[in-house]
Amino acid sequence: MGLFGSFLTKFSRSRATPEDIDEFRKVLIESDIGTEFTEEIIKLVEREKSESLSESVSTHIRASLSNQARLITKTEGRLTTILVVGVNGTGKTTTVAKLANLLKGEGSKVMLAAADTFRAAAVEQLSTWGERIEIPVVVGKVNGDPASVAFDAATRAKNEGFDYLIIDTAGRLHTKNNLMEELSKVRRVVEKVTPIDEVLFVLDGTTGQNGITQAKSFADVVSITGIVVTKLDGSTKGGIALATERALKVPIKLVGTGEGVSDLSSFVPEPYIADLLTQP
Ligand SMILES: Nc1nc2c(ncn2[C@@H]2O[C@H](COP(=O)(O)OP(=O)(O)OP(=O)(O)O)[C@@H](O)[C@H]2O)c(=O)[nH]1
Ligand SMILES: [Mg+2]
Repeated sequence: MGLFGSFLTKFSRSRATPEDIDEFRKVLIESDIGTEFTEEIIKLVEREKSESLSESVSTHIRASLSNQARLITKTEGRLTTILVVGVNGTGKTTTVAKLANLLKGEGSKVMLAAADTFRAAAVEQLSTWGERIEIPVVVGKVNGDPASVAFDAATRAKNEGFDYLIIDTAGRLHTKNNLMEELSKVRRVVEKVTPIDEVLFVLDGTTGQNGITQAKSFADVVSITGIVVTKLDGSTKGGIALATERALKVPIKLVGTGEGVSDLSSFVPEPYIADLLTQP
Protein backbone atom coordinates (compact mmCIF):
# COMPACT_ATOMS: atom_id res chain seq x y z
CA MET A 1 0.00 0.00 0.00
CA GLY A 2 1.06 3.58 0.49
CA LEU A 3 0.87 4.36 -3.19
CA PHE A 4 -0.35 7.89 -3.13
CA GLY A 5 1.52 9.11 -0.09
CA SER A 6 4.68 10.39 -1.71
CA PHE A 7 2.70 12.24 -4.38
CA LEU A 8 0.34 13.84 -1.89
CA THR A 9 3.21 14.91 0.34
CA LYS A 10 4.93 16.47 -2.64
CA PHE A 11 1.78 18.23 -3.87
CA SER A 12 1.01 19.58 -0.41
CA ARG A 13 4.30 21.44 -0.51
CA SER A 14 4.55 22.63 -4.10
CA ARG A 15 2.13 23.01 -6.94
CA ALA A 16 1.94 19.97 -9.21
CA THR A 17 3.21 20.39 -12.77
CA PRO A 18 1.24 18.86 -15.68
CA GLU A 19 3.91 16.12 -15.82
CA ASP A 20 3.40 15.41 -12.11
CA ILE A 21 -0.35 15.18 -12.65
CA ASP A 22 0.09 12.73 -15.54
CA GLU A 23 2.36 10.56 -13.44
CA PHE A 24 -0.01 10.67 -10.46
CA ARG A 25 -3.01 9.83 -12.67
CA LYS A 26 -1.12 6.75 -13.86
CA VAL A 27 -0.48 5.64 -10.28
CA LEU A 28 -4.13 6.16 -9.35
CA ILE A 29 -5.37 4.18 -12.36
CA GLU A 30 -2.90 1.38 -11.62
CA SER A 31 -4.22 1.16 -8.06
CA ASP A 32 -7.61 0.13 -9.51
CA ILE A 33 -9.63 2.72 -7.62
CA GLY A 34 -11.31 3.47 -10.94
CA THR A 35 -11.66 6.48 -13.21
CA GLU A 36 -14.23 8.35 -11.11
CA PHE A 37 -12.10 8.44 -7.96
CA THR A 38 -9.00 9.13 -10.07
CA GLU A 39 -10.41 12.23 -11.73
CA GLU A 40 -11.91 13.52 -8.49
CA ILE A 41 -8.62 13.13 -6.63
CA ILE A 42 -6.76 14.85 -9.48
CA LYS A 43 -9.22 17.76 -9.20
CA LEU A 44 -8.54 18.06 -5.47
CA VAL A 45 -4.80 18.07 -6.13
CA GLU A 46 -5.15 20.74 -8.83
CA ARG A 47 -7.37 22.87 -6.62
CA GLU A 48 -5.55 22.91 -3.33
CA LYS A 49 -1.95 23.08 -2.35
CA SER A 50 -2.05 22.75 1.40
CA GLU A 51 -0.74 20.70 4.29
CA SER A 52 -4.16 19.08 4.62
CA LEU A 53 -4.32 17.75 1.04
CA SER A 54 -4.02 14.17 2.20
CA GLU A 55 -6.87 14.72 4.63
CA SER A 56 -9.07 16.25 1.91
CA VAL A 57 -8.48 13.25 -0.33
CA SER A 58 -9.20 10.85 2.50
CA THR A 59 -12.41 12.69 3.46
CA HIS A 60 -13.51 12.68 -0.16
CA ILE A 61 -13.01 8.93 -0.56
CA ARG A 62 -14.79 8.20 2.75
CA ALA A 63 -17.75 10.35 1.75
CA SER A 64 -18.17 8.36 -1.47
CA LEU A 65 -18.43 5.05 0.36
CA SER A 66 -21.45 3.36 1.87
CA ASN A 67 -22.88 4.34 5.22
CA GLN A 68 -24.74 1.07 5.62
CA ALA A 69 -23.90 -1.33 8.44
CA ARG A 70 -20.85 -3.47 7.81
CA LEU A 71 -21.69 -6.16 10.32
CA ILE A 72 -22.90 -9.56 9.17
CA THR A 73 -26.66 -9.72 9.72
CA LYS A 74 -27.96 -11.63 12.71
CA THR A 75 -31.67 -12.32 12.77
CA GLU A 76 -32.90 -12.75 16.32
CA GLY A 77 -35.17 -15.70 17.01
CA ARG A 78 -34.70 -17.54 13.73
CA LEU A 79 -32.11 -18.98 11.39
CA THR A 80 -29.92 -16.43 9.57
CA THR A 81 -29.00 -17.65 6.10
CA ILE A 82 -25.99 -16.44 4.16
CA LEU A 83 -25.38 -17.23 0.49
CA VAL A 84 -21.81 -16.87 -0.73
CA VAL A 85 -21.23 -16.17 -4.45
CA GLY A 86 -18.52 -15.08 -6.87
CA VAL A 87 -16.44 -16.02 -9.89
CA ASN A 88 -13.97 -18.92 -9.86
CA GLY A 89 -11.20 -19.06 -7.31
CA THR A 90 -11.88 -15.78 -5.52
CA GLY A 91 -11.80 -17.40 -2.07
CA LYS A 92 -15.45 -18.31 -1.44
CA THR A 93 -14.93 -21.67 0.24
CA THR A 94 -12.10 -20.35 2.40
CA THR A 95 -14.24 -17.35 3.37
CA VAL A 96 -17.17 -19.63 4.26
CA ALA A 97 -14.91 -21.56 6.63
CA LYS A 98 -13.36 -18.43 8.14
CA LEU A 99 -16.75 -16.79 8.66
CA ALA A 100 -18.24 -19.95 10.16
CA ASN A 101 -15.35 -20.16 12.58
CA LEU A 102 -15.75 -16.50 13.54
CA LEU A 103 -19.50 -16.86 14.19
CA LYS A 104 -18.95 -20.05 16.13
CA GLY A 105 -16.36 -18.25 18.24
CA GLU A 106 -19.04 -15.68 19.08
CA GLY A 107 -21.21 -18.48 20.41
CA SER A 108 -23.48 -19.12 17.42
CA LYS A 109 -24.53 -22.55 16.18
CA VAL A 110 -23.43 -22.72 12.54
CA MET A 111 -24.14 -25.16 9.69
CA LEU A 112 -22.54 -25.18 6.25
CA ALA A 113 -23.97 -26.29 2.90
CA ALA A 114 -21.67 -27.54 0.15
CA ALA A 115 -23.76 -26.33 -2.77
CA ASP A 116 -20.75 -26.46 -5.08
CA THR A 117 -21.57 -29.84 -6.55
CA PHE A 118 -19.56 -29.42 -9.76
CA ARG A 119 -16.41 -31.04 -8.48
CA ALA A 120 -15.84 -33.78 -5.89
CA ALA A 121 -12.81 -31.82 -4.72
CA ALA A 122 -14.98 -28.83 -3.87
CA VAL A 123 -17.26 -30.85 -1.60
CA GLU A 124 -14.20 -32.45 -0.03
CA GLN A 125 -12.58 -29.05 0.53
CA LEU A 126 -15.54 -27.75 2.52
CA SER A 127 -15.96 -31.05 4.39
CA THR A 128 -12.31 -30.93 5.43
CA TRP A 129 -12.77 -27.39 6.72
CA GLY A 130 -15.90 -28.53 8.56
CA GLU A 131 -13.93 -31.24 10.35
CA ARG A 132 -11.14 -28.84 11.23
CA ILE A 133 -13.40 -26.19 12.69
CA GLU A 134 -15.93 -28.72 14.02
CA ILE A 135 -18.93 -27.43 12.15
CA PRO A 136 -21.47 -29.71 10.40
CA VAL A 137 -21.49 -29.63 6.59
CA VAL A 138 -24.46 -30.76 4.51
CA VAL A 139 -23.27 -32.33 1.26
CA GLY A 140 -25.09 -33.74 -1.75
CA LYS A 141 -24.19 -35.89 -4.71
CA VAL A 142 -21.38 -34.72 -6.98
CA ASN A 143 -23.00 -33.22 -10.09
CA GLY A 144 -26.30 -33.12 -8.25
CA ASP A 145 -28.53 -30.07 -8.11
CA PRO A 146 -26.95 -27.37 -5.93
CA ALA A 147 -30.40 -25.99 -5.11
CA SER A 148 -31.40 -29.34 -3.68
CA VAL A 149 -28.36 -29.45 -1.36
CA ALA A 150 -29.11 -25.91 -0.24
CA PHE A 151 -32.76 -26.85 0.32
CA ASP A 152 -31.84 -29.88 2.44
CA ALA A 153 -29.39 -27.83 4.47
CA ALA A 154 -31.92 -25.05 5.02
CA THR A 155 -34.53 -27.54 6.18
CA ARG A 156 -32.11 -29.18 8.59
CA ALA A 157 -30.66 -25.96 9.95
CA LYS A 158 -34.14 -24.56 10.54
CA ASN A 159 -35.54 -27.70 12.16
CA GLU A 160 -32.49 -28.24 14.33
CA GLY A 161 -32.40 -24.68 15.66
CA PHE A 162 -29.17 -23.46 14.12
CA ASP A 163 -28.36 -19.74 14.29
CA TYR A 164 -26.58 -19.56 10.93
CA LEU A 165 -26.54 -21.47 7.67
CA ILE A 166 -23.77 -20.50 5.25
CA ILE A 167 -24.16 -21.79 1.70
CA ASP A 168 -21.00 -22.18 -0.39
CA THR A 169 -21.60 -22.10 -4.15
CA ALA A 170 -19.50 -23.01 -7.17
CA GLY A 171 -17.45 -20.28 -8.80
CA ARG A 172 -19.03 -19.17 -12.05
CA LEU A 173 -18.30 -16.71 -14.78
CA HIS A 174 -20.71 -13.81 -14.54
CA THR A 175 -21.19 -13.99 -18.32
CA LYS A 176 -22.59 -17.55 -18.27
CA ASN A 177 -26.34 -17.02 -18.13
CA ASN A 178 -27.27 -20.61 -17.33
CA LEU A 179 -24.92 -20.71 -14.35
CA MET A 180 -26.14 -17.35 -13.11
CA GLU A 181 -29.72 -18.58 -13.45
CA GLU A 182 -28.78 -21.60 -11.35
CA LEU A 183 -27.82 -19.21 -8.53
CA SER A 184 -31.15 -17.51 -8.59
CA LYS A 185 -32.73 -20.97 -8.44
CA VAL A 186 -30.70 -21.73 -5.29
CA ARG A 187 -32.08 -18.56 -3.82
CA ARG A 188 -35.70 -19.31 -4.79
CA VAL A 189 -35.58 -22.86 -3.50
CA VAL A 190 -33.99 -21.96 -0.16
CA GLU A 191 -36.53 -19.21 0.32
CA LYS A 192 -39.31 -21.81 0.26
CA VAL A 193 -37.89 -22.86 3.63
CA THR A 194 -36.31 -19.73 5.10
CA PRO A 195 -35.40 -16.22 3.96
CA ILE A 196 -31.89 -15.53 2.68
CA ASP A 197 -30.70 -12.70 4.87
CA GLU A 198 -27.32 -11.99 3.42
CA VAL A 199 -25.73 -12.53 0.01
CA LEU A 200 -21.98 -12.06 0.13
CA PHE A 201 -20.12 -11.44 -3.10
CA VAL A 202 -16.51 -12.56 -2.79
CA LEU A 203 -14.14 -10.35 -4.75
CA ASP A 204 -10.50 -11.21 -5.29
CA GLY A 205 -8.63 -8.05 -4.27
CA THR A 206 -6.05 -8.65 -6.98
CA THR A 207 -8.69 -8.44 -9.72
CA GLY A 208 -8.64 -5.33 -11.86
CA GLN A 209 -11.57 -3.21 -12.98
CA ASN A 210 -13.38 -6.32 -14.22
CA GLY A 211 -14.31 -6.85 -10.57
CA ILE A 212 -16.98 -4.17 -10.88
CA THR A 213 -18.56 -5.82 -13.91
CA GLN A 214 -18.54 -9.15 -12.08
CA ALA A 215 -20.13 -7.66 -8.98
CA LYS A 216 -22.84 -5.91 -10.99
CA SER A 217 -23.78 -9.12 -12.80
CA PHE A 218 -24.09 -11.04 -9.52
CA ALA A 219 -26.02 -8.19 -7.93
CA ASP A 220 -28.53 -8.29 -10.81
CA VAL A 221 -29.19 -11.98 -10.29
CA VAL A 222 -29.09 -12.47 -6.52
CA SER A 223 -29.10 -8.96 -4.96
CA ILE A 224 -25.84 -8.75 -3.08
CA THR A 225 -25.99 -7.37 0.47
CA GLY A 226 -22.27 -7.32 1.20
CA ILE A 227 -18.84 -7.62 -0.40
CA VAL A 228 -15.94 -9.68 0.92
CA VAL A 229 -12.56 -8.67 -0.47
CA THR A 230 -9.99 -11.44 -0.30
CA LYS A 231 -6.24 -11.73 -0.83
CA LEU A 232 -5.53 -8.32 0.64
CA ASP A 233 -2.37 -9.76 2.17
CA GLY A 234 0.98 -9.35 0.51
CA SER A 235 1.47 -6.46 -1.84
CA THR A 236 -2.10 -6.23 -3.14
CA LYS A 237 -3.12 -2.65 -3.73
CA GLY A 238 -6.80 -3.47 -3.50
CA GLY A 239 -8.12 -0.16 -4.82
CA ILE A 240 -10.71 -2.24 -6.65
CA ALA A 241 -12.46 -2.75 -3.30
CA LEU A 242 -13.29 0.93 -2.99
CA ALA A 243 -14.26 1.24 -6.66
CA THR A 244 -16.62 -1.73 -6.35
CA GLU A 245 -18.28 -0.51 -3.18
CA ARG A 246 -18.81 2.86 -4.78
CA ALA A 247 -20.20 1.41 -8.02
CA LEU A 248 -22.59 -0.99 -6.29
CA LYS A 249 -23.50 1.03 -3.22
CA VAL A 250 -23.12 -2.19 -1.28
CA PRO A 251 -20.80 -2.19 1.74
CA ILE A 252 -17.62 -4.20 2.00
CA LYS A 253 -18.25 -6.23 5.13
CA LEU A 254 -15.21 -8.46 5.47
CA VAL A 255 -11.63 -8.60 4.33
CA GLY A 256 -9.55 -11.75 3.82
CA THR A 257 -5.86 -11.39 4.53
CA GLY A 258 -4.49 -14.90 4.21
CA GLU A 259 -5.22 -18.59 3.84
CA GLY A 260 -5.54 -19.33 7.55
CA VAL A 261 -8.86 -19.72 9.32
CA SER A 262 -8.41 -16.57 11.37
CA ASP A 263 -7.31 -14.36 8.45
CA LEU A 264 -10.64 -12.57 8.19
CA SER A 265 -11.53 -9.18 9.61
CA SER A 266 -14.30 -6.64 9.55
CA PHE A 267 -13.80 -3.86 7.06
CA VAL A 268 -13.18 -0.46 8.60
CA PRO A 269 -12.84 2.21 5.89
CA GLU A 270 -10.80 4.83 7.74
CA PRO A 271 -7.59 2.88 8.44
CA TYR A 272 -7.86 1.22 5.02
CA ILE A 273 -7.99 4.61 3.29
CA ALA A 274 -5.23 5.95 5.53
CA ASP A 275 -3.09 2.99 4.58
CA LEU A 276 -3.71 3.67 0.90
CA LEU A 277 -2.65 7.28 1.34
CA THR A 278 0.40 7.00 3.57
CA GLN A 279 3.93 6.91 2.30
CA PRO A 280 5.55 3.56 1.56
N1 LIG B 1 -3.38 -15.14 0.21
C1 LIG B 1 -4.68 -15.40 0.33
N2 LIG B 1 -5.17 -16.50 -0.26
C2 LIG B 1 -6.48 -16.75 -0.13
C3 LIG B 1 -7.35 -15.90 0.59
N3 LIG B 1 -8.60 -16.42 0.50
C4 LIG B 1 -8.49 -17.55 -0.23
N4 LIG B 1 -7.22 -17.76 -0.60
C5 LIG B 1 -6.67 -18.85 -1.42
O1 LIG B 1 -7.21 -18.77 -2.73
C6 LIG B 1 -7.36 -20.08 -3.28
C7 LIG B 1 -8.80 -20.27 -3.73
O2 LIG B 1 -9.61 -20.25 -2.57
P1 LIG B 1 -11.01 -20.98 -2.50
O3 LIG B 1 -11.61 -20.65 -1.18
O4 LIG B 1 -10.91 -22.40 -2.87
O5 LIG B 1 -11.75 -20.17 -3.65
P2 LIG B 1 -13.21 -20.45 -4.25
O6 LIG B 1 -13.77 -19.12 -4.61
O7 LIG B 1 -13.99 -21.28 -3.33
O8 LIG B 1 -12.86 -21.26 -5.58
P3 LIG B 1 -13.90 -22.03 -6.53
O9 LIG B 1 -14.84 -22.76 -5.64
O10 LIG B 1 -13.04 -22.93 -7.35
O11 LIG B 1 -14.58 -20.99 -7.35
C8 LIG B 1 -6.95 -21.05 -2.20
O12 LIG B 1 -5.62 -21.42 -2.43
C9 LIG B 1 -7.07 -20.22 -0.92
O13 LIG B 1 -6.23 -20.68 0.10
C10 LIG B 1 -6.80 -14.70 1.19
O14 LIG B 1 -7.47 -13.88 1.81
N5 LIG B 1 -5.45 -14.53 1.02
MG1 LIG C 1 -15.02 -23.04 -3.65
